[in-house]
Amino acid sequence: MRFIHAADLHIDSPLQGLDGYEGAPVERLRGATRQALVALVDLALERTVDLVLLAGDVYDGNWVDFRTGLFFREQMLRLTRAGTRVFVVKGNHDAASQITRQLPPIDGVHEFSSSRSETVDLPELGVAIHGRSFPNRAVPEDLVPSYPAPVPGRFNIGLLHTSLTGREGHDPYAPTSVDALADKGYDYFALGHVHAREVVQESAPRIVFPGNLQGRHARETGPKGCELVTVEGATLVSAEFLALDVVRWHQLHLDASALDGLDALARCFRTQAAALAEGTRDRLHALRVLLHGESPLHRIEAGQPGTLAAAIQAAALDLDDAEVWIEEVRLDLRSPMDRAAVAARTDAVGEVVRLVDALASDEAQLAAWFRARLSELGTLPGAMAGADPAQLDAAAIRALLADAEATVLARLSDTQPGGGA
Ligand SMILES: [Mn+2]
Repeated sequence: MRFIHAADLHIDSPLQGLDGYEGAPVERLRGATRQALVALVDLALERTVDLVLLAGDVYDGNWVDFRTGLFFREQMLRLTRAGTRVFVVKGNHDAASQITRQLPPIDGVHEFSSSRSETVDLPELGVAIHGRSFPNRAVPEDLVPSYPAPVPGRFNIGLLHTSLTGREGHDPYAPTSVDALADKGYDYFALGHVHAREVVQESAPRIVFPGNLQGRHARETGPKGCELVTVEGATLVSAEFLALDVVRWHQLHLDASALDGLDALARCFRTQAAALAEGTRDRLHALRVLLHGESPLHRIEAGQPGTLAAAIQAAALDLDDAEVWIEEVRLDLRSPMDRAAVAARTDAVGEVVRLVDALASDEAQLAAWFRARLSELGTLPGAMAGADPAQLDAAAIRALLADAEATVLARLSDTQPGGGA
């Protein structure tokens, strides 16, 4: 007996703010949650699995129209027509109260009740599946005590949407503990809700969050997919993770301290981006690039803002054996400088560095000075536009000061040949 365990499909999850991205592959990003489900069904048919278990949040929320539900139905029919049975619990995003539009039930797809826990016994497969759907978005109580006792002689699977003992970035719904799950006497807990894959416990029982089927933004990074589990008799004999994502998100941290110019930046980026995409040419890779360190690149950016992001985008276009889209380039750079030597100079460059050092020497004074200047200026530059100046912390203010210094020094070296620091 073989089954697939997946969760958190979030079909048609809106990808907010995409229109703000120049050149974003909007259609591919918007269609990704659907295409990942198609890939899951393809896999289930290829491997002739007996069961597909979906542990909640099939939908991201109420359907905008019926197309979302019809798409899911179409994919489920591909499974049921091949004899694969599907078991679903609803999570917080697709709780009974959240979805107002309805389609008729599908023969061969069992949706667990939201009013009580149920067991579906499948003697022909030697499996019993226990589950309960979320009635509402918020489920504050532990559902596990209400789950039925295991069926003797079967491979017992609990299908459950839960935050377990709490996971960063996830609302605490249907909280429970590993001990509570272990005490239940089941063989496998097919969990959902947490979007990062986690094997909570290897065995007795095996407890797994498969993660979401498709990452939806730059904070949902790395391979996303499902668990493929093989059971013989009532014993689990193998369990593996299989990636099914069609767009893969990454955060690429580049140390700029050894990069002396744009060519070096492009080379470094190409090498690392190619390594990320290695072996997965059929996938779109969406990268958030974080460039940090003390580097001459800071001065280049100060002289012509946007240069570094454009250089990275150009290098991404040059990659011919991987499809890479740059979601965003974030900069955390400083200019290399012997500050003591430069501050000793009697020219304008020395004066700027002395002013910056004086301001930076006292955090409270810097914050006060910054707010006074900002009330004259009104808005913040670049990536910080839209931020509330009064809410900026000391580190953000220091970063702005360093950027301002680099901009002024870049302009001074433009107007005074040989006068650069
Ligand atoms: Mn959830």
